[in-house]
Amino acid sequence: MPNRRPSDLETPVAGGGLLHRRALLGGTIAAAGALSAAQAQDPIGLGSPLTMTRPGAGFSGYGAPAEWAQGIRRLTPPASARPGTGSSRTPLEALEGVITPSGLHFERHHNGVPAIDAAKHELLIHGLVKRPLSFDLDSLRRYPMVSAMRFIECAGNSGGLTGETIAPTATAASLHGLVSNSEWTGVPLSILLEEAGVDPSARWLLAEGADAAGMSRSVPLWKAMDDAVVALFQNGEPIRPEQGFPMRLLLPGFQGNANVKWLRRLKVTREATYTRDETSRYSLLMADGTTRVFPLELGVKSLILKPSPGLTLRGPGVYEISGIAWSGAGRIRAVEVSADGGRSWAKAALDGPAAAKALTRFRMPWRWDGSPLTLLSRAIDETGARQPTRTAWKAQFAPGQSYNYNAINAWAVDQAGLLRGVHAT
Ligand SMILES: Nc1nc2c(c(=O)[nH]1)N[C@H]1C(S)=C(S)[C@@H](COP(=O)(O)O)O[C@H]1N2
Ligand SMILES: [Mo]
Repeated sequence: MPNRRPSDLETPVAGGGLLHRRALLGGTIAAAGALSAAQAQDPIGLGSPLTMTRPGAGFSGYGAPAEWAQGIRRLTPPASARPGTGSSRTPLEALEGVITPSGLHFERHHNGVPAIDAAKHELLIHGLVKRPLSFDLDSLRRYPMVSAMRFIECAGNSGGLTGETIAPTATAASLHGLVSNSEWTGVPLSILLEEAGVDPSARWLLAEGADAAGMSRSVPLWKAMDDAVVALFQNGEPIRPEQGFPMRLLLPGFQGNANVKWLRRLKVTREATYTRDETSRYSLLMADGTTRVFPLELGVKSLILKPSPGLTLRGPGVYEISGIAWSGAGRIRAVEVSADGGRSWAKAALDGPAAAKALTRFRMPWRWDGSPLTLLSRAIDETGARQPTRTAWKAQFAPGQSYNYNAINAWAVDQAGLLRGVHAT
């Protein structure tokens, strides 16, 4: 490149070749092909692409991804005798930015997606209230709404990493694909509860779904009055059937399972109900033999997606490392990246503005010299909480406890540029 002064931006800021956050703005990648003079001067018609020589396709009532992108699919489970029980995963490493396209939002169903007739569906608020109320979809749509970017993450996400071995074929999606991020729009639950008139003795709610699993979770009243929403829209359109159409409970930052889909009833109660869904699962067995019940708020977490297994590096050179960070407690304050197995760290740039309890994209320029190394990321949220090492995370819990896993993740890069998941710390 002519007339380029080597600058401070190209001096590594940490081991393994991490570069200054602004290094890529200097044009150091050189992955683009050079332009020939003939290419630039060709008149339209002669060397122009075929698409310029005939009219394009017509309009469509609902758009679909480009054919080129149609391989970007949720990771669905193998066929089973109970086809609607289990989960599909978001192909995280195939996506950019932070919005999960609605058709790629992960799915977790305990007994399939119910076919709900929206014209007949009602949400009942009952229990310790002055006036039990029932809302159909039309009446709910008349209430004031709020929109916010929020992640939903299954409490079981990444839990496989508590085990000793990581499958050599594991990818970001297969290990961590039970997290997705949407703009959710709906009615603040506090408005509906105030209208029903909550009894001063009430402390909890029981949220019930209209699916065959009848999934039910207890929700602390403070959360219901804080930022909980009865969500009706996902990324601007009515919520998808898989995500709870016609309405779901959205509890920002809480374990995915408490975000009850196909929401049918909310019962205001004095105590938590201890339903099957919250006693058989989603509690934490601690190292000292006790059980932590209702560990609803998810911790701070991050994940490098580019590069990650399946996205092989094409030889030494400059790359952008990027990934996602999130916290159930609020905004991401900072993400640090290491390219030398955790010996040294450098601060990544964050795409902004970072929304609270939503995925945040981080980016870090990197010059890979072709030698094997280990990439790690660690996030800090606005409360000052830091992602723990795997060893520190595991020390809190009884063996086998794998819910709410948020430890630091690592990818090993080999000489051929292939990546795989490893336990680094
Ligand atoms: N009614 C109902 N709500 C539900 C579930 C369910 O099976 N039934 N699964 C829960 C679990 S375990 C998770 S992680 C989230 C997943 O939400 P998603 O499928 O929209 O990604 O929904 C929760 N809400
Ligand atoms: Mo879940």
